[in-house]
Amino acid sequence: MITRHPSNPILQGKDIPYPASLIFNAGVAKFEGRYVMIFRNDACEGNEDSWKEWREGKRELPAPFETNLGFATSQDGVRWEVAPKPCWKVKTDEILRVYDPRITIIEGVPHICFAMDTRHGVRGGIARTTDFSNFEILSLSTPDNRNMVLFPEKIAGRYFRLERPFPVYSRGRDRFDIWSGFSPDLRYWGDHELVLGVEDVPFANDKIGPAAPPIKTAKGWLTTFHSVRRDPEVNLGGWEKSWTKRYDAGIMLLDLENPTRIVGMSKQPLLSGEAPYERHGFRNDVIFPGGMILEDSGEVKIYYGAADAVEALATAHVDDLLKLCTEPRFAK
Ligand code: BMA
Repeated sequence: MITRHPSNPILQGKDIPYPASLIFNAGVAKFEGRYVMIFRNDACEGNEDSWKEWREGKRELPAPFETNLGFATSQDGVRWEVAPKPCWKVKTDEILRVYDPRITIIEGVPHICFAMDTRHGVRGGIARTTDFSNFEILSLSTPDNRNMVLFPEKIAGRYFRLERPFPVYSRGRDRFDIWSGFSPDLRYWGDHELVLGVEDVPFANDKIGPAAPPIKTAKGWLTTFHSVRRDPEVNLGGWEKSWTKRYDAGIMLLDLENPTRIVGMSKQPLLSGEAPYERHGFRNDVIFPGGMILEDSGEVKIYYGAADAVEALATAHVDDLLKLCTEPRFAK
């Protein structure tokens, strides 16, 4: 049903013409006759040798020293040409980094959702760009919020997004859910509603979050989400030795006219760590989709970060994905 592309990983550190180590959690869209990608690069000190020494206990973990966003284009969505330098890098006394981009083309203009770590919490932001090198920030949430995902068109006259605030005290440890918001202008957001609670995802026991911007089908908005299972007893390792969480991708269908309403979802994960590049990386067993493209043929390309280390691609037919979304949730 879903096929991992034989060229996986489709982008990794060695493909990047500047210091780069971990390439993952990219946003991807079709724009002006080609595919465009903004990818996250966590550049680490050291190289394979230092990681080998770390595994042998001879040195400390080579920590990421810089996160930046890179830009790549492609004619086929599989082979990528990477711009010669990062397209967006923000570091000030207050802002620590910008990461996990998603791209939505709205009214012909690329809009980028991103997470921003600051000294006073994590903020979710929206920016627009015309050239993929200058980014005009339109809105930034209060902390803590991230994983914002914009819909490509207005719903009943207003812009719409999914988002993932992280309530710390009121829900207990890491019980984070998917919420929505409306805006008249992409700057001011309100009318927030709960869309999916983590307790309604049978394969999550920790937290969930929106993943790639949705695609429009006759049956509804088809969209992925990430879901987290944690077993503190099971150390999954990777380069981060104490890692105990698995990230899977789930899939759901939202009502066309009221996307706060779930029409159906799958009881099973759409993708779980299986391939070696998903099982082993910086954080093992992580699937983190950020791009989803519906081709005229009905093929859906799903782009995802794998193991916080590389970018991968899986494909499926849209009808098969729709058939998975059978479990009703929150019929409003
Ligand atoms: C999330 C984010 C993602 C990352 C994932 C798995 O909380 O930080 O950027 O891919 O964890 O480590």
